[in-house]
Amino acid sequence: MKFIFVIPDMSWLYDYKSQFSLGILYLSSAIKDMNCEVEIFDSNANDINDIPKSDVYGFSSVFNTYDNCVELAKIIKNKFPDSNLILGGVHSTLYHEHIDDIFDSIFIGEAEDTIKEYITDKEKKKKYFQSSPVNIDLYMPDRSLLPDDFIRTPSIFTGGKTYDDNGSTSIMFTRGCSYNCSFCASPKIFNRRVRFRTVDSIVKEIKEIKETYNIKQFRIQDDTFTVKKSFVKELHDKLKPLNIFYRCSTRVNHVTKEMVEQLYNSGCREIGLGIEVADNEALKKINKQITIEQAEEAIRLLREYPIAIRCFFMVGLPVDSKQTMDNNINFIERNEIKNAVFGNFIPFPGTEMFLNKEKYNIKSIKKNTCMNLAKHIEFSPNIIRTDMSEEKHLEILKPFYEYLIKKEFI
Ligand code: B12
Ligand code: SF4
Repeated sequence: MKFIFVIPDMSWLYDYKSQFSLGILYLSSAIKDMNCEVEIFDSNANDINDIPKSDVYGFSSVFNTYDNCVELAKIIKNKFPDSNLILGGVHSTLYHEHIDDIFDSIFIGEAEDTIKEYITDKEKKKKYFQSSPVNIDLYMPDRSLLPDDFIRTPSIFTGGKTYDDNGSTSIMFTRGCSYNCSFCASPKIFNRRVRFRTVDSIVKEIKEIKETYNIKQFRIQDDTFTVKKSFVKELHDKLKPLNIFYRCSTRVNHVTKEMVEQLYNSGCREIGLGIEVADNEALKKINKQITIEQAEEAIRLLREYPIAIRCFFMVGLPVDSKQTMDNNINFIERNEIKNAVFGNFIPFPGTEMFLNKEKYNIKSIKKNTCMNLAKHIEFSPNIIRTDMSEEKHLEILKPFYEYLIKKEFI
């Protein structure tokens, strides 16, 4: 049986090749275990009408790519009506009741095990494949599926900084997050459980990547692997001899002096911190479970080492006010933040904010949403609030947006 994973339009991403879906690579390993063939077809670089024949076409969806997956699926169905079309990924996991009928089967959750069930099912008539969490130590991503320029990114560190000339690649140590931020899809995908790979299997994967590709720089894609101190300690002990460099993310409330030292000594050179909004009341309302004081302490501790800090913020939230915007500016100035990413908030289907819109003062979500903030894009929040008009919300955001442009953050 032959599978082709179709990569939808990602032209809106800064460099779509550089962070290819590890999910598809994990699935490819599982499919090859069943002696099936796997290929990828990149619709960004090839005309979809030239796609070769396959038994199964697989699509991996997030909210932002779903519509294009449907469009591409329709073209393929027209060309090869006897082939099977399957959809998996975050969007099909969180929104499976609303998926277009063009897909013959829909996968909910992690699919390494259910794809095997799908392969052995001769009829291929089953609509939904719902998985339980898989044993993440049983699988390794199949990087051989990809051409070199998809595996190897020139740099993953801010400003194009590199610590080694052979590029970098993505890897994952854990799956899931134990927190419950109301804007985030992760708690709904993984039921707030974090599963840790054994450090030995992580070391094995890193050694294989070093041997096969000579890559020593890694982007750790985990939501927050720093939630468990003993894991960070064991990672430190076993990664240190490998002389690698990596970037990762953490929650600010997990940053301790000891942890920063361990991260640095095991190769961490950049860390992402989810600040979201620099206002304690607003943080409470979105259930982030951090305080601004914790954020400032984390930044202070990290600055004791040459670890670059990248702060993540969201604007266009239903908790935005003139005060939160002023507090954002004060926080950035006070802490001399030079490296930050700002996202325009979208309540993704399945998240707490999407499911309980009224509770979060969300009247509706606009049709054409846009997550990216940039000076050439006319800024507009993605939601209409119950407690203020769109004009008023925009009025609150405008000065902050202008500040971001002035300071060249966007
Ligand atoms: C790493 C990451 C990225 C990386 C790599 C993205 C990628 N293509 O994998 C980068 C930085 C590029 C990225 C970009 C974006 N991301 Co992102 N990202 C993540 C993160 C942290 C981990 C994803 C991951 O690797 N998971 C591990 C693998 C094993 O799981 P998986 O990919 O879900 O795949 C499994 C199953 O879903 C299923 N499956 C997946 N695909 C398919 C296909 C078929 C056919 C089948 C049968 C099964 C199947 O089986 C896989 C194996 O178990 C998640 C949060 C999270 N923890 O999931 C957010 C997340 C997926 N990202 C999100 C978003 C919004 C984006 C962006 C839109 C942001 C932006 N504005 O640019 C883009 C979209 C890019 C894209 N087309 O995917 C949201 C999606 C929300 C939603 N409801 O859609 C998430 C959930 C973050 C969040 N907490 O809300 N992201
Ligand atoms: S935003 Fe981060 S900490 Fe909050 S639930 Fe999502 S992954 Fe976890």
